[in-house]
Amino acid sequence: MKTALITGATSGFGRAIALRLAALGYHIIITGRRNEHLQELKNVLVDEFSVDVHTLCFDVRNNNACTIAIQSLPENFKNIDLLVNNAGLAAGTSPFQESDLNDYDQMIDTNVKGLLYMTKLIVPGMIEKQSGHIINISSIAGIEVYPNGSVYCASKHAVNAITKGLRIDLVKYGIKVSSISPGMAETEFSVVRYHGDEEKAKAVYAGFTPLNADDIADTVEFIVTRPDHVSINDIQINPSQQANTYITHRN
Ligand code: NDP
Ligand code: 8X3
Repeated sequence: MKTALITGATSGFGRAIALRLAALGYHIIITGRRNEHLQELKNVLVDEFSVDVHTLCFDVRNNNACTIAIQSLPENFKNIDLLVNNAGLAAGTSPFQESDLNDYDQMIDTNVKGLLYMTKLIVPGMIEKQSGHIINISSIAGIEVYPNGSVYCASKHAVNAITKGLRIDLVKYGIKVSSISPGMAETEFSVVRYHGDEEKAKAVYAGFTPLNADDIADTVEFIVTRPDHVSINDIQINPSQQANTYITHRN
């Protein structure tokens, strides 16, 4: 039985990925800052799938908190086979010249540094057993750059560079490194990006059918169910009505 750690499992993609991996029989470690969401998900996972579940409530921006969390894992959860680096966000929608430095810090510290902290803590165990899989949740924003998105796009471009670099450095240890780059998906993402403005967040998805969290869980399932000799490096997935970050066909 394999063990997966999913960061940012309190909503959206992370929650759906945790549910899917539990359905596939993985033991699950879920992380996030909202403990009540973690406990609710833990109950669902245990009740529905009878897998072992451990929750870790901490902020990935804090390396010390990441370290303490991973060191606190009980013996039966220490052997992590799959790390899904999913925790992340966009903050703000202003052009660069009007945007807020605090938003930059939050995006870079979460999307880039948090991902690095978690990976650095988990890779040694994978090297020791000469196997493992890391899936980084990137974005179409890691491939394209769009107006008012310079820093979010930069953070996801960094995720893609880190993914490629990890793949090079870890290939000799039998560790696979994959990335998923979704286009627009309706989760809590836009509510967070618009600093809680639900109306503006809803308008992002008006007139077309966006991706949903299960679409990303489907993608993770595809990646982790390939045979040992196959590595899915990168998947870019969009809503059918979104051609790229500029062109979305709205009804
Ligand atoms: P959600 O806002 O629904 O989920 C984000 C998750 O990240 C939450 O569980 C949140 O948990 C966690 N998180 C955020 N900041 C921190 C932090 N500092 N420490 C720990 N956990 C944190 O959004 P999505 O599910 O849509 O986003 C998941 C990933 O997918 C992100 O990396 C995002 O950039 C990426 N993405 C999203 C797309 C979309 O259109 N929705 C498209 C492409 C990529 P908590 O608040 O409890 O800490
Ligand atoms: C989120 C997708 O298109 O809003 O990563 O940048 S998009």
